[in-house]
Amino acid sequence: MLDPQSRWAQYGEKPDFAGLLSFAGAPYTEDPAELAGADVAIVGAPMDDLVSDRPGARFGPRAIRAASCPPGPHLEAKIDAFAELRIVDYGDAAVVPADPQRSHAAIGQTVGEVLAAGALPIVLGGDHSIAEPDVRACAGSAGPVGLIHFDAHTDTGQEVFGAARSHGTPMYRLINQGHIDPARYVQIGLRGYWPTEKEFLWQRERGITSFFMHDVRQRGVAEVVRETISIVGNEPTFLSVDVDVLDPAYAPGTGTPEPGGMTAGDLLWACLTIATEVSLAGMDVVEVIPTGIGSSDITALVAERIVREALTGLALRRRRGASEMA
Ligand SMILES: [Mn+2]
Repeated sequence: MLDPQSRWAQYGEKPDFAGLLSFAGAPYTEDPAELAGADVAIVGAPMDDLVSDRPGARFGPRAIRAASCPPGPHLEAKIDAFAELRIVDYGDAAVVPADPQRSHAAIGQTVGEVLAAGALPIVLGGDHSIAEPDVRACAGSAGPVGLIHFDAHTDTGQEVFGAARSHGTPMYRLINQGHIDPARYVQIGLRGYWPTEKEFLWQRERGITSFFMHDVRQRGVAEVVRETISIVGNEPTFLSVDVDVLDPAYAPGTGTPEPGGMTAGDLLWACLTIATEVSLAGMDVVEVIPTGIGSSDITALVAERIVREALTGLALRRRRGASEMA
């Protein structure tokens, strides 16, 4: 295992801009044997072959890693996820440019290796089509998982421009394949002009819950998140965060931006709360198209903090579980 912090050990932390690029300077490995004992593994899924509009999300994983800040206590939650949990950067899945099928297979395999080691996968996209292999791997043989899905769009299209495999169709495909329990599937942040009533009818027939932006505005994010947590219950649930759920003011670098979205503060709080309260089966953060270099990129920066809030929530959940056992 490579420790990107080792040369800076006397200072306690590595400068963000220096050394091997790993998530938050976490130990880096591509060897499945070295995952033993890990609680969480970060996996990059750098592919964007299946977008309907702007490409560039293949650069997301690198930019999110570059936007990392060093480990340390979360000022408000008062806990350091990197001290509480063993977090490893497992590198990128071996995607193949212009071959989405092989890229999806590689993502599924890499996420499967994380799960086989007993660790929780957090996948950095990539376009949203990567949810198909990563949710499928997390559902695995255990049967369907719940899904909390932050997005401007439902991604339940049967096709987009006639293409069945697209960043607009993963949730439709996963439900049809039996990997998501529609009664435990909640969408948050919907707005704009896609999809059509046909897709919403299909969703309602399956009992999928949809919170639109007017719900977030009128009822408040705290109430929407509270209701979401009660719908998914205690069973394993996947958290999928498309950064286009954010208003483009907070995440301008994304494949299909839609004005009128959530604030970064609301989304970060929601991710922290969900990771604390829900039994997560896995997580992804997708559709990040970096527009700048390193930590100057707004979208990569907020995507990195989405993961950090979730890690802090997992650490709080671990500590709470330990105190309940005591
Ligand atoms: Mn999406």
